[in-house]
Amino acid sequence: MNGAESLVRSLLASGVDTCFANPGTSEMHFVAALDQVEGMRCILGMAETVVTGAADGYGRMAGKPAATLLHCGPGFANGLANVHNARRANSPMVNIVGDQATYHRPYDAPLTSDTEGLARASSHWVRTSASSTTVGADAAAAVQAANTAPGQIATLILPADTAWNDGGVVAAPLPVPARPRVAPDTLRTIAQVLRRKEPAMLVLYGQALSEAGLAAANRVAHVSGAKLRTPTQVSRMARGRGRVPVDRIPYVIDGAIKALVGIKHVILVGAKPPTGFFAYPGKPSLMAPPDSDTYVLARPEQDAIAALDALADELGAPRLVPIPEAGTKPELLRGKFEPEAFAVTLAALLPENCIVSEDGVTSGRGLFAPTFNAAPMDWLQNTGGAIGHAFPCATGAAIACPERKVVCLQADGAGMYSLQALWTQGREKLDVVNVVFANQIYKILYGELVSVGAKPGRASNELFDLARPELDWVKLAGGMGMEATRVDTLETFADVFKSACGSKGPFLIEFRI
Ligand SMILES: Cc1ncc(C[n+]2csc(CCOP(=O)(O)OP(=O)(O)O)c2C)c(N)n1
Repeated sequence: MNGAESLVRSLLASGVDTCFANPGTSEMHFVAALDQVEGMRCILGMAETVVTGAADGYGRMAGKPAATLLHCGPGFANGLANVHNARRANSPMVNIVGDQATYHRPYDAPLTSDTEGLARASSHWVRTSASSTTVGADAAAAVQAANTAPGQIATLILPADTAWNDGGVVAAPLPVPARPRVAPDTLRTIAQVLRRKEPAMLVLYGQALSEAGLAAANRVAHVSGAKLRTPTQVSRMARGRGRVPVDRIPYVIDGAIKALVGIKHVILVGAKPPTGFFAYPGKPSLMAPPDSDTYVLARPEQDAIAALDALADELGAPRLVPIPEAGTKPELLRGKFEPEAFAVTLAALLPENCIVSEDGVTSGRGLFAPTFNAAPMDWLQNTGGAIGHAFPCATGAAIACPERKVVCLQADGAGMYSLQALWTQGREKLDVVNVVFANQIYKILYGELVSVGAKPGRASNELFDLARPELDWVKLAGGMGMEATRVDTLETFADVFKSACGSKGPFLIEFRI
């Protein structure tokens, strides 16, 4: 058995059975091994950012890693933005990066690069296989690292000769450490703080945004009066009717600061201290008031659900507490696109148990509160701010959950970074309804320009305008084998969206704004 075959067999033994790929010459033995070994589903992405973004969406929904197959340092570099987003989401991911044969590296052939350096910039775990005999063990270690809470990026670099040489050994899966529990002292300290009934906020992320985590957080809020919030972007959140309605800390810095005004105690549950997306002249970096205190109930890798439930018990909360009412009533509104009205309309249309993959930028900002009363679903967002995430993420989520409808909400400028994902959706016949917010500008950047104290002028107009020439999403989708329709009112959107959700398979709606 050669190293490549031992790699495929070891990945399968460790539970990795899906591989998003864009291979090249140095990966040919891995590809040949995929031909020989049954059981690995291979999905081609026609850009590495599609490959890595799809692996992110898959990891978030499957709760286990997919493998990616990438070509040398430059292939990995092309996928880096969505590896970055996946790292921020704590997604499990195993990247297999082919590279020059060990003995060929000194000759500095064209595709030779600092692959390890590129990998280290964005991975929690990096290893270059030294020989075909260790490749299997390296694969098992990579999967173990990826599965270690809260979910990690593992990158295994495979010099071509370690793949083609004989002597491969299939490795057994390695044990994954359980999530560490929160220390009783921490629980007692935070319970004491909350008993004071001073203004407090729990900031929830990761596991705390699962249905069980939210229910436990709601118990704490019910008994203590603490507010609940998520960071500006969530990796995966159980939302809709029957789920505890928790709003995000707004993106716009003034709104974010306002959301925390008067808070005395910020309690982090799998989250980082709320921080501005960027620094702005004269504005603080941290969103909590300077006289507040910050506590860590659970670090991202700790068992946040158990910690929240134990904290609720410590505070004497009942097991079952009512879910607070919040948000607007979903209804089908009419007229032109306006973020709030779109959100209210979408809330009336989202299919039960769907997955929403959202990178809506300014068009997506107001989506949270109006969709509190939508059908129960999971919501995935771009956690790292590297735009062009929703199309690939939706693609991976649809592979992970073929029985669920995926709704992809993608801003047009951001969508142009990774629109090749539409081709993969078409080829794999994935059940995704893509909605493109076609406002034909980089709208957010006008706001950012003003926020840093500058004024729009000739150059900024030149750099933010996307209408010359116009992007035609119906043609772009059609050119990749996907049916598509253009709408420009909420009522036509509702008709087309309903019909797209009524049948299986990929579809694109261009919403002209
Ligand atoms: C990888 C990456 N490149 C560039 C940016 C900078 N950037 C942030 S938002 C944005 C434009 C977004 O425009 P669009 O997707 O059309 O959404 P809109 O602002 O119109 O709502 C750009 C270029 C980024 N965040 N990430």
